[in-house]
Amino acid sequence: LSCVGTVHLPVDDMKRLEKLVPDAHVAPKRSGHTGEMRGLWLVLVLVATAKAERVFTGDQVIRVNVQSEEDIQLLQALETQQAWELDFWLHPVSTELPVDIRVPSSSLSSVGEYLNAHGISFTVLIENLQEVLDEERAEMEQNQMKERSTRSFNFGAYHPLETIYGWMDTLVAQHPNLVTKQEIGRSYENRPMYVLKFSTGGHKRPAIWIDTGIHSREWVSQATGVWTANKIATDYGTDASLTSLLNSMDVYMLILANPDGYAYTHTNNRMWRKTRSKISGSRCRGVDPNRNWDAGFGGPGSSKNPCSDSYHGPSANSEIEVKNVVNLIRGHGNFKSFISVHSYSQLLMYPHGYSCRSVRDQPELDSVGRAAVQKLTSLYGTRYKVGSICKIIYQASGGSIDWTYDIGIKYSFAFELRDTGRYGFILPANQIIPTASETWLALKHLMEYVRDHPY
Ligand code: BPX
Ligand code: ZN
Repeated sequence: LSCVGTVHLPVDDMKRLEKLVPDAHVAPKRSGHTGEMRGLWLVLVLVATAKAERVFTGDQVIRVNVQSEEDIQLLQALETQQAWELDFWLHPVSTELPVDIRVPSSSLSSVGEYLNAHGISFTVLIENLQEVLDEERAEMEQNQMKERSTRSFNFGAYHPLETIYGWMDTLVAQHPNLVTKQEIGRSYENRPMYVLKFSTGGHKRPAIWIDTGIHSREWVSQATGVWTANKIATDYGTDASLTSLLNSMDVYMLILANPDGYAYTHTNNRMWRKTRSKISGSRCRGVDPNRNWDAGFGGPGSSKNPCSDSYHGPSANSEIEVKNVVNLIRGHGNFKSFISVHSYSQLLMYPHGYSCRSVRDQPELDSVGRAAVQKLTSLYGTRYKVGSICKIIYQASGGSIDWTYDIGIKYSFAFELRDTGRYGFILPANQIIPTASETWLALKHLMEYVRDHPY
């Protein structure tokens, strides 16, 4: 239904075709074509290209059951091989963790044969990804109409960038004595990057940072950011603990940490994770903004291949979106906590990602993390794991919380929100408010702990 009125044209596929067949885009010369007809074709092609949105018809997300070290090696071989264009939602790292892969429809039989040949079993999590994406889009558009007619904002829905930016102004207008909006710079494609600052006064009070959406396709992260900002603003003055916190500390929230990527997930490719910067010498675009920080930059768990989803970029802080945050954090100089929110897997993590050796504050971070997760679980029973990035998911170099920890921000954490793979990045909108509500209990615990443990 949501396809009506939109010409879906897989741009990437078209580009590939052009590469293989240099003249693929040139209309075959045929006699009888008038200039007028050619003009019409040109218009149609232009319209189609302008609206080009990647489709995932028949793509499946499969969960591979990893039994042995050998299985992991076989899956890692799959991941480095590019021909089948697999998108690993969860990477092969240990026999304790599942491996989720989006398999393009054209590669389904090859992947099936490969896994069968090696005696590796798998289940299908998502039968037809495009069907789920169509539902998501239809629901979003329906909600948009409702919001327009009722002049309201639904926290239980996903929104495009412009709507979120508009909502920020509403929040500031509703809470002028608490909330301000600050532009920290522009994105690669010149979109403003806005931070919401919650402050009751003072100058550079000890501060807590929360960012969401550094990976654009992890939509429940940005949606949780929006809900959380509203929660902080509305509970100030009624929630005694939050009120005391905001009377001595500031909270900074960057809800769209990767604005270009977020816009791109709405218009061109729902599965886009990286920034949108151009890479010289490559036809692929974008850097993984969570591999671009100056902490173990370029090390294990990041890729030097610009076409990879974990490409670390040409140099540390090469991405303006990362640089803008680095400048703010450095310029401020009094952040005590830095919390970065991702999805999915239901984890609460602390440094490091670039190394598996325990950090000095490991015991403290682990016990605070466990207590926070206990609060989270108390609401709906959602189960979380706690640990260092390297030990709990995989080695990953150039991540934001490694950099903040290493410059002295002790309480550096990263969340992986719901779910554990049933829907993965396409978490249904009806889970936004439950996810945000349970996460709030953990966030509040972390923030209160930071307030009560000055250093
Ligand atoms: C999160 C924080 C610091 C280092 C690593 C992570 C895990 C995160 C990533 O690979 O950057 C996983 C994710 O949120 O991107 C989800 N994922 O695509 O696997
Ligand atoms: Zn992420």
